[in-house]
Amino acid sequence: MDYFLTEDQKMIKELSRQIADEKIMPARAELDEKEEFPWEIIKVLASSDLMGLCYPEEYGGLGGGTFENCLAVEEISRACIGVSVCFAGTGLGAYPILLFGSEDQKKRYLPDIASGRKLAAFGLTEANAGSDASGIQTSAVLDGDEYVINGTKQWITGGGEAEIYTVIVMTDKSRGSRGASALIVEKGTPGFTFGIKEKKMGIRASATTELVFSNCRVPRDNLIGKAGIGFIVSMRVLDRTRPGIGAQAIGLSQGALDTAVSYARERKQFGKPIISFQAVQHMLADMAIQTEAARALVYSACRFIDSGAKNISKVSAMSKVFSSDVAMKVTVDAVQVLGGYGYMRDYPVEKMMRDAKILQIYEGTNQIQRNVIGQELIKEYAGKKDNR
Ligand code: COS
Repeated sequence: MDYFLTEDQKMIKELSRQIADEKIMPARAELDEKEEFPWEIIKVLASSDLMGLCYPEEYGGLGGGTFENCLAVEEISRACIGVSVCFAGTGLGAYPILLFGSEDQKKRYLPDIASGRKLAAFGLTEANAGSDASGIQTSAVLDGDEYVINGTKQWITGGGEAEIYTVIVMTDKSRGSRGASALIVEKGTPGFTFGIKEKKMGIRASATTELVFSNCRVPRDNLIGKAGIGFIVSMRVLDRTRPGIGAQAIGLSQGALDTAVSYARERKQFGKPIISFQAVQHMLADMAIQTEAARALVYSACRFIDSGAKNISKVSAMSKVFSSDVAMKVTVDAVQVLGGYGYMRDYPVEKMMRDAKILQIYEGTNQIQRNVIGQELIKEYAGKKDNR
């Protein structure tokens, strides 16, 4: 399919693909096995300028948008979504500053993030506040010119490895979601430590930890935007980053399809390559249809967001939910095509199937995405003429 990419977009895709083929594919099994953060690969992505794709040139970025970033995420994910979440997670951490930060905060933090010298991470989730994001308990109390933070964030992507954290805290519990605020906390700030590194089913190259705040003091200047907008910051950021999960999903699906087709061409049973059997062809055909449909939706959502459209929640959620459901199905089917070999760690589809599951969970479960879409439909159809 030709998506009529610009020359720059084609270049981003090709460069990312080359790094994925040469650096990530040979390393992915070991990174997964050892649960090792892929610093060497991050350095290659940084020296190729890919870490700065979605930041304005004035802050050291390449001036691209959601689409350019997603093209890179897709290609990296074809090889390994454990690595691609390390790449994309820093964007999630940086977006609150990019969208809502002051000029001073942008100048202070974005050049280091865009160059890949420092990684960022986003801290929203807590033990008792996952889908119910406005139920967070971590508090920040103003004391003179400093906020004093107490509480624990859970399952934070990039935890321990990132230097810059954008953390959602409660500054006024009595106001519910309107009492949340977003603060920047740097690694090394006294009172800010990391909990245990989680042992995960998939995306094991990435680091997932707790962020523990115990009377951690940060300057009042680290407040992003103004007090009380932390929940809106989170929602707006997630609206822009969820297509990135879609991009991970289409890259992963493509990787699984590539492996399944190659295997089916080689593997002989009953004297013939198994790809000559219609039962196998139909599975591969469905995998290809679903992957292409997901790609078309993710690319359209990215272009819609980059057009400056305001009401992006619905398409963003659609691109995430559809592609991640596709990735789950396609990776399960890839294991099926490879049969017993697919179940073994010698082939990459076993890891792909384990990796796929998180796509239906993080950045908002697929049930939450359907809620978002449902709520948007209710708003859209309110007051419309009855067309039955
Ligand atoms: N953009 C701007 N504002 C938004 C918004 C969006 N996308 N979504 C909600 N808001 C606003 C609402 O308009 C409302 O504003 P008012 O207080 O002025 O009325 C406010 O935010 C609260 O919205 P709502 O009542 O819909 O919030 P809920 O507590 O019901 O939660 C969901 C809404 C479930 C959609 C939200 O909590 C969510 O996205 N949860 C999943 C979180 C997630 O993705 N976690 C993953 C971890 S982060 S990697």
